[in-house]
Amino acid sequence: YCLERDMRKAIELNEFEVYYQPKVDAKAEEIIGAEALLRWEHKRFGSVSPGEFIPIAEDSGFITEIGTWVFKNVCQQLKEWEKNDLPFVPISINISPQHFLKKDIIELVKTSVAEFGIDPASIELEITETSLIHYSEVVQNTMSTLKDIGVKISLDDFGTGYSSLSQLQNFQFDTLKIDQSFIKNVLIKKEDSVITSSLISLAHGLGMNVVAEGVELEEQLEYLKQNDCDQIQGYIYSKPLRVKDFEDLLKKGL
Ligand code: G
Ligand code: G
Ligand code: MN
Ligand code: NA
Repeated sequence: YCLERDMRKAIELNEFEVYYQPKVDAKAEEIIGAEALLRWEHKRFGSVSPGEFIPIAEDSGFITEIGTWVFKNVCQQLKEWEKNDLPFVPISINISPQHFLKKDIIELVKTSVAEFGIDPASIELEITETSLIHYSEVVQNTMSTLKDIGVKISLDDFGTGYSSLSQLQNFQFDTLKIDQSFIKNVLIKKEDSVITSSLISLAHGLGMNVVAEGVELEEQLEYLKQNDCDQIQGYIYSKPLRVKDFEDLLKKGL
């Protein structure tokens, strides 16, 4: 079977679903945000992981359609939470480099925010270092336009790509997300604990918030709290959840 062809049909067949993984304030231990993560339930083959289909979508260019679908789906969800008077938090959305480097990302954000009547501050775009290495002028313009609109921007998977520290200076990110590969060994490898604590001070020094990703263990959480990490995302609090389960968790708390 052909994943690429099926992916194009998946939108019409309603096979995509957005899951939400909480981000937790390290001090208050309250949910203060969530990351939207796409899931694909193929009618015949069951769940296909984004780790598998996102790269194919990126190669084929279909990632722009997927990104647009996810963005609008999240806007609609935010609108619905507000309309029904449910508790909700700002949502982060992953944007692929290819999509971020296109002009229509600005149109998408502008028109969706207006169409759904969303507070732009309740949306954060997660981009990776790969988005920054080319066309720095395009990136600069896109980022400042998006900031004028009022959405937040975070740098995802930090430390795994090709970015240099000067990019933290050139581009004004609201949040830096430390990649889970560092967190994984934060208690096992001296290098990873040094990198993690240094990244936290570096980000704070530059006025950014820090999120640690992939936190699974109590001891990792302790280390991150002691080193002043702002937010925690990981299985220790919750896996990515379907809307209904995420709503329940927001209502009852952690
Ligand atoms: O949720 P999970 O860990 O399986 O995701 C695997 C990868 O797929 C991660 O790198 C994640 O950023 C990416 N991913 C998940 N959902 C989306 C999405 O909606 N858009 C993009 N571009 N990437 C996504
Ligand atoms: O690349 P990005 O950071 O967008 O992708 C986040 C991915 O990490 C999601 O696919 C999510 O399912 C996964 N994830 C989130 N928390 C944990 C965790 O605690 N452990 C592991 N192994 N994966 C996690
Ligand atoms: Mn992400
Ligand atoms: Na990440």
